[in-house]
Amino acid sequence: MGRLVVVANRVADPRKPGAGGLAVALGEALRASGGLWFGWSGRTVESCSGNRVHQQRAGEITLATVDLSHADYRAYYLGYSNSVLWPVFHYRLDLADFDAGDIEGYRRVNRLLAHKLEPMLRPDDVIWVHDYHLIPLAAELRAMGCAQRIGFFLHIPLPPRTILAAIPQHGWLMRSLMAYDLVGFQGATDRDHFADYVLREAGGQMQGDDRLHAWGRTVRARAVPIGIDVAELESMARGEEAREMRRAMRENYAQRRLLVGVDRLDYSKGLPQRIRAFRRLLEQYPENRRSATLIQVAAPSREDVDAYGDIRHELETLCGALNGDFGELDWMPVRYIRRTVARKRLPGLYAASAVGLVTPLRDGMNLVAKEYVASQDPADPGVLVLSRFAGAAEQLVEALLVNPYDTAGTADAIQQALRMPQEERVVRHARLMQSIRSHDVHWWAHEFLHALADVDA
Ligand code: GDG
Repeated sequence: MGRLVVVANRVADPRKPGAGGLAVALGEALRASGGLWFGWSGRTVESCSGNRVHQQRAGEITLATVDLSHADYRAYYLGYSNSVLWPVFHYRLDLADFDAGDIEGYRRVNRLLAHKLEPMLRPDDVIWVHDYHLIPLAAELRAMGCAQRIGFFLHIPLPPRTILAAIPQHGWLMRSLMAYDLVGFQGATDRDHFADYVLREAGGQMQGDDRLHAWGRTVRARAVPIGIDVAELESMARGEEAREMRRAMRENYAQRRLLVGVDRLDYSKGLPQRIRAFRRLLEQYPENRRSATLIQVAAPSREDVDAYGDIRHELETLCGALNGDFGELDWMPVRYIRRTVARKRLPGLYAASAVGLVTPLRDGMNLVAKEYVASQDPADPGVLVLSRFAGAAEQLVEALLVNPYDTAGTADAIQQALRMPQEERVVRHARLMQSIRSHDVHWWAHEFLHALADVDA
């Protein structure tokens, strides 16, 4: 296989501490071929005449980035990517702002990135494009004559065609995906939605197991669920910061049962519904009062998009009311922390918690679910309560699966988790770990690249 070129909205140096499992796995694949990682620098400038490509070496890898103008950032990132594609792909037509979504800006930035990337490409490169910001990138590269193998991985869900069809440019968008050789999804549900769109909306055909033909092109569509770096997590869990965190939490909450949630502050994560379910737990099962304590970490995210301000406000109101109505001088039901917690401390927080609450309304995968399980002591593990609408639910069937819209049902599942006998916790945890270990982030990168290498065969 030739050199690997990764294209993503953001570029990370895989050697930096806290780069995260995804960067580490991609870094590993890139290193093996002396690869190139290309994308936006994360910087905006007044105007970017020339849009120079900044290049930097990170060991054997080259990191190449471009800055965006303020106007491009607004139209491409805040507008079309995060005010149209993100809500619609998470089934939230009510939150989509089709007027703010500037399709022209989205196209312009994808074209710009393609034009900057093309001169750096070699004929035998293999190109792997990531996520919803860059759907039309391959079509732009093909228009410039690029014949390399190009794969695309969608990190977020793909909704049913009837929802997709609300996007005024849905035909163009889906047709753009046909310019790839391989399109990877988080789960079978997303892949099936894509196939259904191609067959029924575009009048295409299925050829064999995973080949879809439409608009004169054939693409392979596969479910390749992303995983975590289990080895990295285990080593973080053994580290000083995590052990200290776990010790401090156990000490401070010695008389309590801890529940934990760790999410970006995003409306897809079902945070208000989670607080309502926790409130219902305290109403319905009063033995948990003065005991059950929910630590909810909500890392700030996309604060320039209006819908994110609204969710923050709603969450603060709900947490305040819950603490006001149920709190005692020596016990607060919920600790809401709108801040990022250092990555190295997270395994300690997970390990100190009897229950992990991962209840998104819709999620491509959700890596927190896997991180929570992998941080537990196998001899006395906590219980994962997981939304059936997270991609992770296709794999993590031994978790307690819930419908996050069902407040009473979720409260019942939390109660079941809090009361689950050790024997059952150990068995469920072992089965979950088996699945998380065998489908870790290295498996994911290898599986995708192997399928992409196979395309010509
Ligand atoms: C997208 C898809 C898909 C969270 N809070 C803190 C923190 N985190 C870390 C977690 C985890 C990561 O961020 C979040 O990953 P998720 O998978 O939960 O969600 P998204 O950010 O929405 O990611 C998702 C993913 O892409 C990968 O394909 O699974 O479905 O939406 O690793 O630990 N990290 C630190 N402090 C925090 O406060 N350090």
